[in-house]
This record gives sequence, C-alpha cells and structure tokens, in this order.
Amino acid sequence: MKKNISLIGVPMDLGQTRRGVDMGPSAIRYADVTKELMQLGYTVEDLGDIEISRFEPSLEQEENLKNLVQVTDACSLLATKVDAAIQDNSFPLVLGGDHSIAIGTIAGVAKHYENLGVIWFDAHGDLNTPETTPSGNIHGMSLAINLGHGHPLLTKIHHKYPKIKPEHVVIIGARSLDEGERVFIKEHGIKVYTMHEIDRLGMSRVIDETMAYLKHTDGVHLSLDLDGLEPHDAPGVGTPVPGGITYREGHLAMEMLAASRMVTSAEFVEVNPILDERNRTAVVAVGLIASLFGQKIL
Ligand code: HAR
Ligand code: MN
Ligand code: MN
Ligand code: MN
Repeated sequence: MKKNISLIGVPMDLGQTRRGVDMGPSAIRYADVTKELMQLGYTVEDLGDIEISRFEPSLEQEENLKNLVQVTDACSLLATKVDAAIQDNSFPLVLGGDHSIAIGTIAGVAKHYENLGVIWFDAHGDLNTPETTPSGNIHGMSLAINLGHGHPLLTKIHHKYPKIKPEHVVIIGARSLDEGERVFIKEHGIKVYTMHEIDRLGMSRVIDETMAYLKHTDGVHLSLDLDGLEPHDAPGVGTPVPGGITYREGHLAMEMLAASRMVTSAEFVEVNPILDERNRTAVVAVGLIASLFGQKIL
C-alpha cells in the first residue's frame, strides 16, 4: 500500500433523512484515526472536510431524489479532491457522512483506473434508481449511480460514464434488499455475498473468492458502510439491520485485504454519533481502518 494517506472528511447527511451522520468525520477523527495510522508507519495528511451547502433549493424538491442539487455539488467537490490525492501519489481515505458520498469518491478514483473493482460492504445493496426507490434517499442509490443508472447529474459527475462495470463489483453483507434491487442484481449479474453465503462459507472463503473474482481489475475501492456490521457491534448507524457481520468477521476481512495489498482507495461511511453509544461505532471504524492498513494481532 502507498505510504501516504490523504484523509478527507465529508460531513454529509443529505443523502438520507436521519440527522447526525454529518458528524461522522468528527467522531472518527476523535477516535484517533490519524494517530493509529501514523503508528502503523504511514504519513497522514488530513485535508479537512468537504463543504456541504445548506441552502434551501428554490426548485421544487424531487420526491424521489431528495436534496439532489446539494448531493451533486458535494460529490463533485469530493471527486476533485480524491482525484488530486491520487495524482499526488497518496491513498485517499474518505470519512462519511452518509453513503451518497460514494458517488463522489468513486468518481474521483475511477478516473485513474480503466477497470476499477469495488467491494461494497453493506447491509443494503444501494442499487435503487429514481424509479425503484422506496424512500427517495440518494444513499440507497449510490452503487447504481456508479454503475451508470440514475439521474444524469449524478451519473456524469467528474466526466466519466459509467464509472464502473457490473462484473467488477462485489457486495458483502447484504440482508436488506428491495424488490427493484433484486431485479437490478439479476439483470446485471452482480456478485453478492448475502449473510446467507457468509454464514455458509465463512468470511475467510468469501474474501478469498472476492480477491479471485477481482483479479483482473487494475485497482480496488473498498466502500464500507458500518451498517454492514451487526448492530450489537456497531449501533451508531441510521438504518441498522439485525443479523450482520460480526466484529471479528469484519476484522478478518480487513486483515485479509491488507495482506492482499489490492485495495487502492477506501471510504468508511454512515457513522452517526447521535445514535451511537459513547462513540463506539467510530472506534470500531478506526479499528477496521487500522486492520485494513496492516495492523496485526501479533
Ligand atoms: N434500500 C432502502 C432505500 O433505498 C434503504 C437504503 C439504505 N440505507 C443505507 N444504505 N444505509 O446502505 O431507501
Ligand atoms: Mn450503504
Ligand atoms: Mn447500508
Ligand atoms: Mn445497465
């Protein structure tokens, strides 16, 4: 892995409707992310936070694309910062914010890779479109948007369309999928390890298979939604779903990815300090980040 890390905070809560997730970047910084990474031998440059505009749009809000303009603006700024970090030969580590920020992160990363692989660690598929969304929340559409499906303002951010190909995506941890998302997965042949497969195969085999599946990519982005974890282990998230990935399974996955050296960018999203218990979920996020960057038990 690259020795320089660029930390980018995205205090975004407009991709969904529960306030508080905008404080995620602060909570993760407070849990000492920089110190942990420096102890592992990295140089860390904290680039601060992306500005999120709080204006009330004069346009009628689209019910199936809430806060479209603000999400587009923030994701465009984020894409530019991520792109610049990679140009500086630095590893972009993005801290959310809700999962709509993956539209900006991946837009910035995808410019540098012809065949970017994406590991989407999540209880959800985030594969809704404006036609299928049950909520209008853009954080439930961000993976579909990266695949080129959704509002053109979002799919065309940072001038590459589409950003990624369906055969280069692996979803891990899914246990809450909407009907439209099931159809999307079948139509596009997306690789999904639901909790059922994780239970049957074990996380070790799931990660081995994921690495083999993404062998032909030229970079791998890890998009880790903390709600992929079991809510007992990571309670500070807006949309908890029971029956998730355990604390140790999460760490094993990160440790194996670290050993593979295949991850070239990452984001950790959906930490909501207002819903958390004494910053536990941010601490869990920092632990997972440390494992991803090579921390070992022995
Ligand atoms: N699928 C639902 C929707 O589209 C819920 C989306 C989920 N929440 C997330 N995304 N945290 O991973 O509204
Ligand atoms: Mn998500
Ligand atoms: Mn989720
Ligand atoms: Mn398609």
